[in-house]
Amino acid sequence: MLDIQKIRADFPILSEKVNGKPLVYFDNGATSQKPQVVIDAIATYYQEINANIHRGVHTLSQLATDAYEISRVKIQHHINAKFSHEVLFTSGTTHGINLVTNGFASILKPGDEILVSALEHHSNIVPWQMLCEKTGAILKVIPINEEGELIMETFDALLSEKTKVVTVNHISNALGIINPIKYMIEKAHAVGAAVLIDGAQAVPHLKPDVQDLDCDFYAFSGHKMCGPTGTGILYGKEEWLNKLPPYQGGGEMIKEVTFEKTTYADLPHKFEAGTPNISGGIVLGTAVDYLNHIGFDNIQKQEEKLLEHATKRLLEIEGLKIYGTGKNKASVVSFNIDGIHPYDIGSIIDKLGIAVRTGHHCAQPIMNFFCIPGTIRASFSFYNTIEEIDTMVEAVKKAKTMLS
Ligand code: C6P
Repeated sequence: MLDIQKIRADFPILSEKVNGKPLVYFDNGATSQKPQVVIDAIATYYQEINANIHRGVHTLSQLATDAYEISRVKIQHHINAKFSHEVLFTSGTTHGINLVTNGFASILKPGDEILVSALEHHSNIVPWQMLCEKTGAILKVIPINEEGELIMETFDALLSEKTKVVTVNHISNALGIINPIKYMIEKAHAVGAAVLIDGAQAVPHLKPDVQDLDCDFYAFSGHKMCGPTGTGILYGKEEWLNKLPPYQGGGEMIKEVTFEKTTYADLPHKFEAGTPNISGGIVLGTAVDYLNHIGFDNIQKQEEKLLEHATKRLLEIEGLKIYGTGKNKASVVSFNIDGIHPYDIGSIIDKLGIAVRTGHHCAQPIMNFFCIPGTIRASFSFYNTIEEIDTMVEAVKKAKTMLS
């Protein structure tokens, strides 16, 4: 059992007051809070080893390079990638997905098909639409049912030899639904399609095993898993990363440059042009260590308790509807109250110190499916408590009374 109060003490912001009330932070889907070890590691980097990496013979540059590459290996082991050069540092999930879609521009032909799920964040829709515009490929959508689950029969039927890419999130940010990605990867591979998994909402809750999943790409953000903002990882299978052209040209991604011809560096450097977010990359490793120290089994147990309690308590409120009622769910509750705009509830409970996200959550097609403008989304982390959920439920009741 986790000692939640002890864990909470690791996060200085959790003892802050907001609008004069103790902070109840339920916007973990947008970004997680940071433990002191992560905050300290950022300062330590700048105080002790700040230098540019892969460039200098001097000691500081070597120390910074070593720390950066050690972090890459740490993340390789965390996601069980076969090689450390399959782990690319990015600025986040959005960057990782765009790197892949940019690469596929030289691979796809008119009439090729890309299957994207109806549960995607805009970051995993728009880059594929842009790719279709460039290449003449066709975007097809894997639909959802009323529970917010992807309809596998339709997915199976959409797959054909025309399908070149399948892309789906591991966990939906708007509804918390966990998708059957292993099944989908296997099916997609059976028709020869590549698979990109958007793991942005999965990595705070579980440890993905990219070899076991057998995905071709797995993109995620560091800031949702206790790491700094502006950090992320794109895992890509070696064969795919060798096949794709570089995303950006610049320093450190080359072997040799002449005006006649430039040759590119080996992986992972081919995809890491320019000075990266060095402290961010190093400290993402610190965040991964921190989460592993807590333990993903413990994280899941705590979050399951929170999800169960929140679902039960919220459903006590008359007129409240939860979106995303499928069986496999992460600790996210997306809801509305009959006749009340989600923004109004969010604004009132913010005055009571409670941070939730309201709106379409950058997933407008899901809102269109349910014919709603948006939802109130409470997304929980292992450092949240049952008492905080009760506080939120009372606040929502109060807001409902004020707005009815
Ligand atoms: N979702 C949310 O509140 P970036 O911004 O690149 O770190 O992550 C983009 C992204 C991609 N995919 C999914 C499934 C996501 O949830 C997100 C970010 C946040 O739900 C901010 S919009």
